Amino acid sequence: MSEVIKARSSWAEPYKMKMVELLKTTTKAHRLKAIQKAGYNTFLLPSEDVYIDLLTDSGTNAMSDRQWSAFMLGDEAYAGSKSYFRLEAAIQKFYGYKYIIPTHQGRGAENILSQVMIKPGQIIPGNMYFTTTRVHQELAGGKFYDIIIEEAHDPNNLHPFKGNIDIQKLDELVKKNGAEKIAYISLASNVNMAGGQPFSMENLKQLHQYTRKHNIQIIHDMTRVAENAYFIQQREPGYRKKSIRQIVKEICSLTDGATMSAKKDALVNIGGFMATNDYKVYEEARNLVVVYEGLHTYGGLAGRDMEAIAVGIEESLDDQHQKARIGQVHYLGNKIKSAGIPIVQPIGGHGVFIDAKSFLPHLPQDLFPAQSLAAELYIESGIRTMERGIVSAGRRPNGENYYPNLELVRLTIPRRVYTQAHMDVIAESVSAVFQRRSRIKGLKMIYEPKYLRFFQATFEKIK
Ligand code: P71
Repeated sequence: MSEVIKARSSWAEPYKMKMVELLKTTTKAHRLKAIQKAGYNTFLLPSEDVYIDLLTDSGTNAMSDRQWSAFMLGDEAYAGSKSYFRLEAAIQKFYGYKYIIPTHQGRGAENILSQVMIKPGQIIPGNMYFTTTRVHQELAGGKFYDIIIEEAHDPNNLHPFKGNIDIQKLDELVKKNGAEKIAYISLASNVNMAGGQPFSMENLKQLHQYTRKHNIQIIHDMTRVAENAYFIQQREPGYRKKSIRQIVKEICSLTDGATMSAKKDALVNIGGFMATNDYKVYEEARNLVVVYEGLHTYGGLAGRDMEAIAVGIEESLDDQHQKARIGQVHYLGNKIKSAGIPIVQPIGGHGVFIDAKSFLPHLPQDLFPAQSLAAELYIESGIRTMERGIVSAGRRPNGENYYPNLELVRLTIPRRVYTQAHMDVIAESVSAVFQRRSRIKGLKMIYEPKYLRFFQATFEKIK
């Protein structure tokens, strides 16, 4: 870093723009019709009708010129592609896992890993559920147990590491069921459903120690590991002088395997992988991947995709990149918070999560406050967000609704895509809806699909 940059307190994106995509604005009348047609589900809106798209940070990132040129080097051989070996080398170098299997995206890796590592009737304790992760655990005959610290369920609690595992809760599960009943620990970095909240290295070290004693593997959902590493660098004693690269490597070294959606941290539009240090797990997974994804040297990806992931992994570990990425999210979060709007605190890594229960205190959870708020934000200004509450939580295997404590609307920020001025417009739009919040009446679900209902469910406005 140059001396000039070091001395300044202001900071800027460590890149400039070489190509842009034009945005389209729409009228309120158009949006009212569009959201009604979409059954008040932002997943069902055509992107053409969206102005600023904060649905997800998944696959929506801007690739660098280095990634685009790597595309041209993609080796599209069916077997033994050079691009596979480049991806393998990047994962071994930056993350340190021994064996890797590419997959088309994160859930492809979750499917294979769950089938290989879970025996029917086994338990998978983890730091808060993720939708696709849990569904694959359940389809493999397992049962997920949430063992995240209690603070994570409270949007106002300021704990700096709300992604931490409660080792006491884990110990109780192990004592009650026996360690053999635990398939593995499902440990996510920068926990998505908690609001993009990190675990601390201290907590991971304790978990590591505990699992060595009981012979239990830790499987790391490393989808946002670099963002977690940034928080460790900023908040944890002893890590201020360590680089994100070093911290990420240390996190991975304390776990036994991983699943990854490369569509987030790794700055690509599609791709993922599974990794393990256990040859037996690798051998079985390598066999299973040919059933679901493709040969184990491409796993559903084009050679060019594997090239772009390899470059994206390296770019994601740059300290300046993370400072600007998370800095942008925090800029937006602080603006929304200072307008008096309730959000999950501390502000997380990949988005700002509005607490819909406090935003719409007059709506019971059965009237879908977060789903309603996401629809209203779209109507207000064409901004598309995502419900992360009772609709996302779905039903237990016995059919009962889960009633999650957190009823959130996620304003997810794609990486390297929007500017600070866009953040200002977003904050202003959220404030406009906040002014008229008492007139929002809630929704009724009229269609509910069996799996991951939030993607395709439709709703009607309550009159
Ligand atoms: C996100 C997504 C994409 C998504 C998935 C499900 C519902 C809505 C949106 C995907 C993740 C993730 C974590 C921690 C695994 C996956 C699956 N997140 N773990 O946040 O966040 O990866 O999408 O590549 O299959 O919008 P995949």
